[in-house]
Amino acid sequence: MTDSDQMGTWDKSAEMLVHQDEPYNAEAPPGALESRITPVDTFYARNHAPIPRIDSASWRLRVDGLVDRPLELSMDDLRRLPERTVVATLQCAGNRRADLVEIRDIPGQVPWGPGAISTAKWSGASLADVLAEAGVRPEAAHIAFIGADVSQRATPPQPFGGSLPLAKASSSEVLLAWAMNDQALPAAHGAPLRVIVPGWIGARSVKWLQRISAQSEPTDNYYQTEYSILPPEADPTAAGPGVGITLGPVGIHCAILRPGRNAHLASGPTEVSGFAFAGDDRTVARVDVSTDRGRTWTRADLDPPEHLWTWQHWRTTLTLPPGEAVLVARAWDSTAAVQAESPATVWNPRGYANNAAAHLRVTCHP
Ligand SMILES: Nc1nc2c(c(=O)[nH]1)N[C@H]1C(S)=C(S)[C@@H](COP(=O)(O)O)O[C@H]1N2
Ligand SMILES: [Mo]
Repeated sequence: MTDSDQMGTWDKSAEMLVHQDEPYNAEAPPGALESRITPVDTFYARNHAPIPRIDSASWRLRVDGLVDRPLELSMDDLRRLPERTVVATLQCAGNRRADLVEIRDIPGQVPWGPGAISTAKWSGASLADVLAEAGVRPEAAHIAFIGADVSQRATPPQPFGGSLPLAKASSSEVLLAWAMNDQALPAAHGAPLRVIVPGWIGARSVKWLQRISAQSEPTDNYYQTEYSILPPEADPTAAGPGVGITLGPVGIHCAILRPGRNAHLASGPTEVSGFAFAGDDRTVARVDVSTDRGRTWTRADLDPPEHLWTWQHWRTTLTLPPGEAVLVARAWDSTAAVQAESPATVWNPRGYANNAAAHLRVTCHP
């Protein structure tokens, strides 16, 4: 990859729903959420700083901390490890914040709609293989990641980072990825190397990875505790570490894709479809859809969990009454957890992890 690629445009489709140009923050367009694998040019993008300039030839990954053999690995060193592939959905913890903002304002955060989620085929080395090469010492309980991009949101500014408990970090699905959908990982998505943590909030999948450290505690990086659920009355600018519930695995959620927002509908049989996503190693067990605000439910046809770490699409045909109606979809996961009924239940000061049931207001012409 050349320097100009690193510094170039974000190489995204004109259909992206752009919230911010610099740093670039954009949702996948609704059509892109309907396929199992999201094309690279419509995969959502979430950034806290400009793309760092990295020369992949001189770039090295440092592995240090509580390890027997600290390492400095080049891309060639990494490519000598067995290549693994995982199809995984990434979702930003801020996905669907816009529905929380309607309950109570959330200043200073991107008002994401439902498109801060996408699915790709990721290839690279298994993090567990790299950790085995370094020899993680028994005192280590967390694996911390540091990226090369420096965010001005922290005082003083610091690189983006995050950590995983050792058990998740050692699981075979966690990758250090250099390819996305069988192409070289694009600059916008973390080239030359990023972490992929299937089933966990996107923030833990650190891009432009520079350093991995084994430590006894979670990382004290700004973004580790930024991505937490604060109590409703906490001041998000003043809350110290430990006040919130640090986010890790994604909670069960779903979205309605069809009919689209503001679709013109005729009353009668209408195809309703969408996807649901159960985080971590759970799968989606059932999706129910209601046209009468949850008095009665119709069970949707649900795709089987083809890959453990991805969304599952669903569809059903409903008879819509003439006039105004609200479609509600709710998903259950394989542990029988179900979505909250309303965004008001899950509102939190930073607006993370809105996994309330999906609602869509429709008007049907007789
Ligand atoms: N280095 C770095 N890694 C990062 C981020 C970032 O800003 N810098 N954003 C995180 C967040 S919050 C999300 S949701 C995902 C988004 O990945 P994507 O841009 O490839 O879709 O990357 C994560 N990794
Ligand atoms: Mo995110």
